[in-house]
Amino acid sequence: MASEELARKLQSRLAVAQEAEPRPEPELCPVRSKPREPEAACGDSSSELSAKLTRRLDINEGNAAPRPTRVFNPYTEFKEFSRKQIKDMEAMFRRYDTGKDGFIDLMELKLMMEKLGAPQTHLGLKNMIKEVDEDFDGKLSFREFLLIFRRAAAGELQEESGLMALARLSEINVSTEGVMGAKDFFEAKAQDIAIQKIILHFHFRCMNLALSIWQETKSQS
Ligand SMILES: [Ca+2]
Repeated sequence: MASEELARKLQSRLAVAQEAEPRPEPELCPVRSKPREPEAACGDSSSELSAKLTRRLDINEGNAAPRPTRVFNPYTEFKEFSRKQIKDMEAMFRRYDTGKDGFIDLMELKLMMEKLGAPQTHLGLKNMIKEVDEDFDGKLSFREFLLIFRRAAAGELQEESGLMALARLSEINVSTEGVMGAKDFFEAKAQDIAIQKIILHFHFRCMNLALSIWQETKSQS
């Protein structure tokens, strides 16, 4: 297997690197007052190499996890939305990210709200960003933009808030296209139970009526 061969090669490289590496001797280190950091003080590049190789080897052998590359995947992170909804949100995000830097800043948000027909004050815009600005950079990433729709769908936004206006006027229907916030879910459930009660009641009345008709005809015959 290729990974085994790679691991073997790395192992031999590591062995060579460790052999070539002189054992750090404290008396050779110029910084005697700091015996705890002999390698760093001496700038030992071969031990640095061996550390890197060891780590690579550990990763190959499954003993260490590679450093996480933080790639945002909207489809796995926002499972409550359909692919179409996320595509629509992405299209909207791109449309208003006029600077094409992958962020919607305050000016771009200002323009977006004007185009949607719900212009906001400067303070209003700042508050809108603040509500979902998880990394505190004062602008909206695509992830933060999706949070607006998540919170809208979950019924967590104030009815008259700027973010709610954005979600409502975006023409992205997050409440009927397969998404149900917790609030909607329980409301629907309660409605369902009420309808079932009515049907049961009606059913019972029909049975009673049928029974009384049957009894009547029986007594007449
Ligand atoms: Ca941000």
